[in-house]
Amino acid sequence: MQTVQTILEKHRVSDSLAQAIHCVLDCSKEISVLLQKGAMAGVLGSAENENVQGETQKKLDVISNDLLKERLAECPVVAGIASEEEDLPVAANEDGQYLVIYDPLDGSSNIDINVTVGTIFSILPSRGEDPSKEATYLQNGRQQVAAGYVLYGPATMLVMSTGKGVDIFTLDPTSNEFVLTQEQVQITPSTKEFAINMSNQRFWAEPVQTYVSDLLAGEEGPLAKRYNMRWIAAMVAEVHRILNRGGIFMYPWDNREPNKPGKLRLMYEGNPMSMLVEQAGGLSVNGEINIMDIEPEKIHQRVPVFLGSKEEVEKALSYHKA
Ligand code: AFP
Repeated sequence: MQTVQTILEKHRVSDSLAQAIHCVLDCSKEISVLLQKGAMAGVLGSAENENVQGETQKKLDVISNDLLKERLAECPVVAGIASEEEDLPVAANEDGQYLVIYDPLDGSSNIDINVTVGTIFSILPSRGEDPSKEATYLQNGRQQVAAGYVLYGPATMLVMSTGKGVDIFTLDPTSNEFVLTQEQVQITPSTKEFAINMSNQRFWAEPVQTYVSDLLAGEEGPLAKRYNMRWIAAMVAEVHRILNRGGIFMYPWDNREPNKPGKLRLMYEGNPMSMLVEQAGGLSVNGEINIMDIEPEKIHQRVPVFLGSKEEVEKALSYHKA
């Protein structure tokens, strides 16, 4: 049986980074228990507040965020924290070497209907700068030393990269350990499956309008292929499907306020997912450049996303270039 620790040692990850990762994973195990108890734990439904994005928070968004915030603040290797649910970054330990950025519960609108959600995390070096300042966190995705997500579905799974490929672990409910179940996952380069929220069609820019209409045209269209569509409304679940059987996931630029230039957030959705996708041989772009090459200007910055099977993402990109 290979555990997370076995793999971290195999990849020669430093003890300090391993400690930061374990702190995140310990919280995810507690979140998993709360999700399994659901209504019995009194944690379903909405909290009374909105987050910094103006979205109504679910009770479990708040509970998961507080859990991660408190535990990571006690984790000596963590210098600072930034979260989807926190307006400003939170300073943690003076001698900490890492900044942990996270979306505590992605896809939280799925919680009340018992559909998959997940915790996404991105770990950056602290570089000794002030962890209470937003500027300290504004590093591009290439600086990530680890990224991953914990998926709470029929099984609780961890998908993680420390820059040496992507490994998938399943939480064994008996031992409460994440056990390696898929080593060095690779995304198939071509696909017949796409994911996009079609209800936003009228808000998209012209290249996405054309590309999606060509996908829908099937065998008789210019792409000469019959495509299938999926939409789970949780990026974690979409990326998990793509890692396992290929596909393209898109949340493009659209002209709606306040979602311009896209709904998803660069630092705790775009960057960690892009690291996983690239490490698994896929591609992740904003329509122009690789997402991890974007220099962030704000922690809560939004980004258009096209990620997944390399050949399909290149195809989507070619519509933008044309
Ligand atoms: P929530 O965490 O607020 O539910 O948002 C999840 C998310 O940002 C992302 O995971 C999904 O891909 C996307 O929203 C789905 O949103 P829509 O289905 O409303 O377009």
